[in-house]
Amino acid sequence: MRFNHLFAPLVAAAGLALLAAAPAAAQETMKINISLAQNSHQGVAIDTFAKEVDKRSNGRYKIQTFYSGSIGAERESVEGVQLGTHDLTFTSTGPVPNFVPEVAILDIPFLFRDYAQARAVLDGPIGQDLLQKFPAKNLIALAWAENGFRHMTNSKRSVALPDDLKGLKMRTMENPVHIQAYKAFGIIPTPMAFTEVFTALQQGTVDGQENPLSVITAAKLEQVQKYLTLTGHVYSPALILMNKAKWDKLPPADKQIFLDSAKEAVKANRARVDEDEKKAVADLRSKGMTVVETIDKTKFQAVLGPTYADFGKRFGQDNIDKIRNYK
Ligand code: EAX
Repeated sequence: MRFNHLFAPLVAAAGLALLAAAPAAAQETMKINISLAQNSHQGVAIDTFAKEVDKRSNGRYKIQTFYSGSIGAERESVEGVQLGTHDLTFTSTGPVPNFVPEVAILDIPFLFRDYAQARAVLDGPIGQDLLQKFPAKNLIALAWAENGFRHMTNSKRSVALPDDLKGLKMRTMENPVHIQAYKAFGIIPTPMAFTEVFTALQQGTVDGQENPLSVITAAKLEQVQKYLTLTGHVYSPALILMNKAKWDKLPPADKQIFLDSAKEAVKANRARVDEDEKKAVADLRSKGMTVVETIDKTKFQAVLGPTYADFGKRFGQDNIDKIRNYK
């Protein structure tokens, strides 16, 4: 007993000294960003991603989240991830064809029937094959996420028919397929980063824009837009992108943590889109927007005839039909 009494404090002190000297589990911090506010379908995605990575790695990786374009708009963020100045970003596919041209096929107007089909295509072989095009461009696409079906808004007039679009100065994403198609409608396209859109609409630099209901509500565009038409003219996917060098450095088990965390993020992202879609129209009407809910899409598609022929040549009509007819 005497012996223990003497030595116990020494052993305890030695143990504490060893603990203090042991290196804490190495912790790495990475950044991820979006161009929308945190309270959005994109904010919930990166918040979920950050929480899941922290939990699944027992805190070895910390994901710092940035919102509202605070560390860059979408196009410059994708470029940053490609160059390594950004670790990760959550982006709509808007600017992505400038980096991975094959993705542009997804931007063809009226390509997808509904959310279920779009999600099935992206999560199935067609979408997964497209993700394999990213590493060659120094980008790792961790998962397909969702921006949503895009609708037209403007401050000039109600839009029910294609002719109503003629002459409208519309902000577009920096996306060549969109710009070509919208010109066919007679729209005067002005491509710009989303972070500039609210001010451009407020100042009248452009008459309108087009975005999913989740974006319109998150960005409070009803404050600067009067008319909304549920054209659903394009389905806008999103992506969680990571710098390839940073990905390559991850041990296999940690790669799986990032992939699984991205999957959880997409579940939360899509669930929020479903939620937004249920209540956004009533919400926007209550805030003063005039909403045209139903249009004859065949009339809008008819105007795009020559453009569709061009897209068929460019992307392969069979590839387009594979997506369009995907069950
Ligand atoms: O990702 O640029 C756009 O219109 C996007 O839909 C927006 O940044 C949300």
